[in-house]
Amino acid sequence: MLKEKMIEALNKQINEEFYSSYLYLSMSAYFDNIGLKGFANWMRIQAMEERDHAMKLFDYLLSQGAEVKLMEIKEPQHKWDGVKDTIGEALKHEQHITQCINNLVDIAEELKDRATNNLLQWYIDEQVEEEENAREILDKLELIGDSKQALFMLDKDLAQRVYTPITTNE
Ligand code: OFO
Repeated sequence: MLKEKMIEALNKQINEEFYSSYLYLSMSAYFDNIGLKGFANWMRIQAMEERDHAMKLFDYLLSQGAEVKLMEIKEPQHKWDGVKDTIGEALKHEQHITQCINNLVDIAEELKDRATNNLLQWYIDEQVEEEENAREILDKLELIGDSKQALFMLDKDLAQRVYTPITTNE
């Protein structure tokens, strides 16, 4: 049975994940509006993955007979200062989420909650990937500099990303 402190913290994380989804959907719309359909596609899929991250926690709470408390999702930013700024903000956001997951692990350890700790290991691995993905795009943007042609090529590349749903018991 989950302890109240853990339930509360996991509910907060559900909200963080839904906010991540909202933020990336907003970034997707921004990219679409400035003509970068590939970046828009990449961010839209990112938003879908964030929803999956939220649902994995949602399903875990329900499987433990715990109460799910959905909270208000704060309004994300709508505009950024170009491509590099947007991806830089996405990376910063992922670093914040990594910190949130680390804090959750601390709580699970404090409560000797092995089942939750086990679930959170999936998120730890996922965060390594999430930060790496954003950093990789940012590095490419650094290399590209002011080349419109190279940006167009990267946009084409990001258009290839496809959504793969996670299974909730993965
Ligand atoms: Fe859910 O990993 Fe990004 O925020």
